[in-house]
Amino acid sequence: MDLFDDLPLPTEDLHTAIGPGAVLMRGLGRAGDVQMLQAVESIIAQAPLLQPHTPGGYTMSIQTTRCGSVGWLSEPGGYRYSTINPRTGQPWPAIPACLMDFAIDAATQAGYPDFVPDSCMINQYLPGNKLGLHQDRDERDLRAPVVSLSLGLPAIFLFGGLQRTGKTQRYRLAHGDVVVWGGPSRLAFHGILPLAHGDHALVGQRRLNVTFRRVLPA
Ligand code: MD3
Ligand code: FE
Repeated sequence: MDLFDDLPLPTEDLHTAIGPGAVLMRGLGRAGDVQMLQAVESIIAQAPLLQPHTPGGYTMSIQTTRCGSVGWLSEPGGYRYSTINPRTGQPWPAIPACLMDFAIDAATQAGYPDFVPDSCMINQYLPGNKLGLHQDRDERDLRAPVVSLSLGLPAIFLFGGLQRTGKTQRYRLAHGDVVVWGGPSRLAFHGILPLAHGDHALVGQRRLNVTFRRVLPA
């Protein structure tokens, strides 16, 4: 027994509750970043990045693709999940094992040990690209959390409440930062401010955000 027995473990030290059910784990993705970036690039090669058109007739500035058994689609008729990539007529690529393992470990560390994602969305931001305040509510299973991994240039993340007009908090999400959004935070409004210019040593002049979801009930 010594003086330091009561101090939290360093890893727990990096976990911050930023909202009810929402946990920020700074740098959790840094250890596997090279392999995970390679996996993301292989997905992009199989299912190219596209700028989504929203049902409202607007074109998003970010570029997206997906993998997993179901992928999110933004179409004139609305948002939906589909097992087929409409561009290729083929199923989406599977979620690579290193990303699957990472997402399950992050969810477990955040207090969601039963999370098994069936969909992974990759968002690429170039300098100036942004994502307006929105809710993620197209998944059928809203009890499951969303796990997000940031790679590359840092971004300012806006985290609001359950109403669009509420007050928002700002967090800087840097390379390797992970956030798990569950419980009441699952339906919180959120967005990303325009990305600042920069050059990340591993990822280059961009930010990649990788989100893992459970769309269909387990
Ligand atoms: C809170 N992505 O993919 S990451 C999204 O950086 C999305 O590309 C942003 O919003 C990005 O839908 C923000 C943080 C994030 C992701 C999903 C959430 C926060 C969330 C789902 C529910 C609540
Ligand atoms: Fe979102």
